Amino acid sequence: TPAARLAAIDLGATSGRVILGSVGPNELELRQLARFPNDPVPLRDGLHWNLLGLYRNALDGLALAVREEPGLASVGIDSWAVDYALLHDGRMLGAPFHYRDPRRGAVGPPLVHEHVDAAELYRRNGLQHLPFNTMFQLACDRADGVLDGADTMLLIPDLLVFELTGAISAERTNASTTGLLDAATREWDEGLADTLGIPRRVLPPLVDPGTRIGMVSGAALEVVGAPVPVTAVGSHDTASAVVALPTTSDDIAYISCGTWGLVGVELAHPVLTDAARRASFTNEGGVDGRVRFLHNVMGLWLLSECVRVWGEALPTLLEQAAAVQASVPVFDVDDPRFLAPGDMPARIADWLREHELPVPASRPALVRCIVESLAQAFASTVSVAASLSGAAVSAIHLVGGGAQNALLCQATADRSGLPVIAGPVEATAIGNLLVQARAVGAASGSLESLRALVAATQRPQTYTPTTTRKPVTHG
Ligand code: LFR
Repeated sequence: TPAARLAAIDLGATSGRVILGSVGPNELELRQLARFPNDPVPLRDGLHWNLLGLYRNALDGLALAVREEPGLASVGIDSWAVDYALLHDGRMLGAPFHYRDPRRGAVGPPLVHEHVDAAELYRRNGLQHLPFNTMFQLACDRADGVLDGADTMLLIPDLLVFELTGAISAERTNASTTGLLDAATREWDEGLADTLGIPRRVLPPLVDPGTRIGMVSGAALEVVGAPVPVTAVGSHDTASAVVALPTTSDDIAYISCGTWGLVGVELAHPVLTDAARRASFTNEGGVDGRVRFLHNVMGLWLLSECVRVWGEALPTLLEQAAAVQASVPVFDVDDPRFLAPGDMPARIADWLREHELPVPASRPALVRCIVESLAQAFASTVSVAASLSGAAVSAIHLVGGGAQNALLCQATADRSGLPVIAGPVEATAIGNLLVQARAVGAASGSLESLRALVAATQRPQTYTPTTTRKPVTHG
């Protein structure tokens, strides 16, 4: 089997990229062709994504890929989950909202809970309560009177697929984050949609990762330059990241660490117990029907918001934070007050004062406090994932941008007592490419054999737990 040339469009909450991959039975090579910022836009009605800008950059990146590889075998798209556009007759009805919009996060959940309580929702969809899950946002749209005019709802990657190909679809891993997919059957829960007044017509036909959806056509073809086949991948970025764990063993936990830290284990069946619900564990759909049993930890967002407010560079601050000798307090990174954009240093200081803990006096000490608090949340979430699911865990794979943060990786190893295997940084793009490679026949087999290819070609770094860690105050 010769290697296939493939393109991955991977949109993260802070930046998007287009990556050219070469994947064969013993080959996995990546080259970044384009990287562009993803800055949300505050409008009068709330916080939005700059979807048109992202799409334009994705198109240009794909055009570059075609110029480099005229025989490009396929392209796949992934992004963050839950957010969407409403359409009427193929026309987007306004710019998609950002899941960090505080108003919708406050308004949506009570609208849904009027009809269905949290326990019943969990039994049906298996999702942890996140105030921005699609179903809550759709409840806002309904209350605002804008759902009536829509004939389709497309999640972000499906929206880009539609603009590229004209095909209307809902990729199943990402659809699992809407709250409207049945956790057991992985089909739309139309009864739930009816109960919530969400018209069935807006829920597109579901497709599985690996499905050929269509070809680049129409206005997109003029920019891209070739009718490239578009393949469904694990279009929820976290689903793609979990495909690319560099391992052949199954007694591992993972942390997909970017803006969020998605911490959990892979399972064959959902865990829909009350204990799992109360611990805020989610059962999201993975590639090949696997279950991503995980919890959303607040993630690098805390650091990036501090850096934004301070106007400083993260690498320097992290170096200084590593040198901090004094003990730092640990706070609950998952407190909902940290969700919306804003003055994160002040919010953290408030949290610490409320809990009668000392507020770090310098920026490096506060950065250290955030890193230690994230590591503590990662470690305890791994242990809760194991006990709720019964999964054995002997190592933690940390993939995504956070794998570059040595201080965080070491602290996670120290606080969990488990080795942390860090990398690949571009796990999401790799998972996206691997599912395409399998679809075009350039790779074969189960997820395990795809992961074996990652293990054989990538060089993760292992952090071993040390016992010399400085004592810390627990919050
Ligand atoms: C990570 C992620 C998480 C999801 C959050 C919001 O990028 O996709 O998995 O909970 O973003 O969509």
